[in-house]
Amino acid sequence: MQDKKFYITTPIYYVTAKPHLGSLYSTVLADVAARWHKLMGYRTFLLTGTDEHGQKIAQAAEQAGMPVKQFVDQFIPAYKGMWDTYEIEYNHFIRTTDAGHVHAVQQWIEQMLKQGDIYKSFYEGWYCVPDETFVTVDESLNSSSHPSIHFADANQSGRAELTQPKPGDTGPACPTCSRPTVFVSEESYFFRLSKYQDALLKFYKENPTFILPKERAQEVIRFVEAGLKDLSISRTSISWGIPFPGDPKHVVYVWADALNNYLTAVGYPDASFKQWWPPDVQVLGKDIVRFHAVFWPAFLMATRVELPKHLLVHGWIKVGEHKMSKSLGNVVDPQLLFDRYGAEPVRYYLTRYMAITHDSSFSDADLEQKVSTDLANDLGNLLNRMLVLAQKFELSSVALVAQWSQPTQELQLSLKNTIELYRAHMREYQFHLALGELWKFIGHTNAYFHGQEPWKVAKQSEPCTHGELNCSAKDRCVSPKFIEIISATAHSLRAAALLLWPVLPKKMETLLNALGHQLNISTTDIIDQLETQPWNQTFMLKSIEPLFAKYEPAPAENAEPKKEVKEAENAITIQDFTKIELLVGTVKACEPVPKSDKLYRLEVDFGPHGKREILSGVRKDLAIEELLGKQGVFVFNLAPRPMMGFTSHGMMLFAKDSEGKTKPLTVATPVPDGSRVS
Ligand code: ME8
Repeated sequence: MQDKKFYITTPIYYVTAKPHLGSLYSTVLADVAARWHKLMGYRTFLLTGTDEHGQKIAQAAEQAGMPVKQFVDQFIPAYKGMWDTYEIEYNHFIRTTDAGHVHAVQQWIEQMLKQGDIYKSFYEGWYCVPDETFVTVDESLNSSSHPSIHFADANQSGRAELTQPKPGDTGPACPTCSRPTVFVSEESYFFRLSKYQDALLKFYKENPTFILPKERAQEVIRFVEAGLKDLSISRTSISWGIPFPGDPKHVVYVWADALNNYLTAVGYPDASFKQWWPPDVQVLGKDIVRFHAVFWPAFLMATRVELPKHLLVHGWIKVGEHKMSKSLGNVVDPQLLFDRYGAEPVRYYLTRYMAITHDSSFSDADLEQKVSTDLANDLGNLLNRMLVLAQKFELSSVALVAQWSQPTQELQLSLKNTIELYRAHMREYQFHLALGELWKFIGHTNAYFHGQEPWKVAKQSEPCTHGELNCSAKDRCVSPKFIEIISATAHSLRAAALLLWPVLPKKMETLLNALGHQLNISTTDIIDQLETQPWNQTFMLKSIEPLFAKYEPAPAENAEPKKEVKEAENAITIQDFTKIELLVGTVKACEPVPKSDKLYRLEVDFGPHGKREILSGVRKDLAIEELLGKQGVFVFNLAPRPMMGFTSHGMMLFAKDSEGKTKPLTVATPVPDGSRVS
């Protein structure tokens, strides 16, 4: 019998801060895929974790003035807590500082050295620390929206422009994140990537669905066809990394360490790793596709183990026009979203509306609108209307229906087609398309329920549905037609709940319970049963609270002011107001002004408007940490004011909370620095 195992991974996240909506997105997608396979009777293994070595983390710890291990440790509860909050059923959380991983990576390096896949040479070139990536001058000049990776020239045939700078000099902008690269010139171990060029191209050809969506494969293939150079996989200028076996000057390059987590987390080099190997799907963002589609398969070829079956590469979540990222400082905090909407509406919105195939903008307003329409109206209301109507006519136990009318048979056929399409999209991990199909069916069920007008046919009590000649409940008896409509709607809702369970697990379990059903995950393929079995279910209906909240759209700009609002005595006109330029900025530095017990000197980043020195008299009220790194609202066009030997070029805004404590005026969700408040 075919082993129904499903091994899925998320990227392991750099721990320079708490998780954000981007990291949650990849993790939710992996959870949805794993749960979908659970429904189909698979044993599943979902791996996630954190990437804790490398220059970027070491620098962040240094900036925070903390020992690196202590620095990374502090974020782990936030990651694990967030995954629990969002109902992520992960099987293992790997940290690359785990002793088992460190040891396994060292064994892997030793094996590569022994078989000649790793050798020692010298590396010179530009390095992007935030992306932990080697970048060529050509790439930075021809920068596109996609990242490019530099492969060191093992023969040291570097061009003139690469040899002029000194180590540590800053250089051309990184093509991915646009920040300056630094020059690196050091002895290095190299992985013989060039040796695997042909094998990689053959593999892509023979496995056209290795990279999903398939459209993303072309870029990778072109890149490999252009020629691969050997890859530097050790560093001597940093010390925060896995010690290179047998050469203590070197630490393992962070990507050679990190990629191997997918092997070491399931037990490699112990043979037990084979019970899960290979990964069935690896979820990642397009920013790291080449690491996973080029280096990683080459490493695995050298390791002589099977390659992953699919890489699921998704686009970016953007805020406005920019990719949301820790380093750009515009991340959305999933905790705030949870507090406002709960976990499952956010899971739904991410899965359905942040389409895998392209970049998508995230906005609270859109989330509220989609949750209200799809979840509260289309699905939640349908359930409630059915339950309320059944209750009104005292129908709680819905018996088997022997014969279905034509409209119900059409609904059944529509479900069959939906399941087929849903399955096909899920097979390719196109969750948004699968959900789109399901919503067509939910629409069909709504139309059916409405069109059948069950409230009109409920009281036709001939013949008695209890089948008794002198039925004591006769005056309350409902018609067979009514039972059919309720049963058909309940069958449809049950099917929707099962199909949706991977995305909205708790809500869909509540929905099933309201129908008198429950979900039992086992080795049975529930989806197969759903598709093949006739509608032969009975239901025990229970009224429940509405499953989903509805959100009112924000009032239109020119809406009438509410009557109870008092006119301000010294009202100003809108023209007066627009004279004040209010901008959002991030406090990049905050220090006390010498000889003043009131003032802080802030350095504030206004994005495209540059950085400014701003003085603020809140030293007695707020600690430095309460301002540092925070986005606040500033009066940007205040005339410069000299104060205590400095000049303030603006004013930060504050308000007092209910306890009278001063708090900076912040934005609910991060926005790009320099955004205008209007
Ligand atoms: O790259 N939209 O870690 P990382 C969508 N440690 N997804 C996003 C996103 C956004 N705006 N921002 C982040 C690393 N992600 C390495 C990975 S794996 C062996 C090592 C998601 O913390 C997306 O999956 O920068 C992206 O690839 C990943 O987080 C990058 O996380």
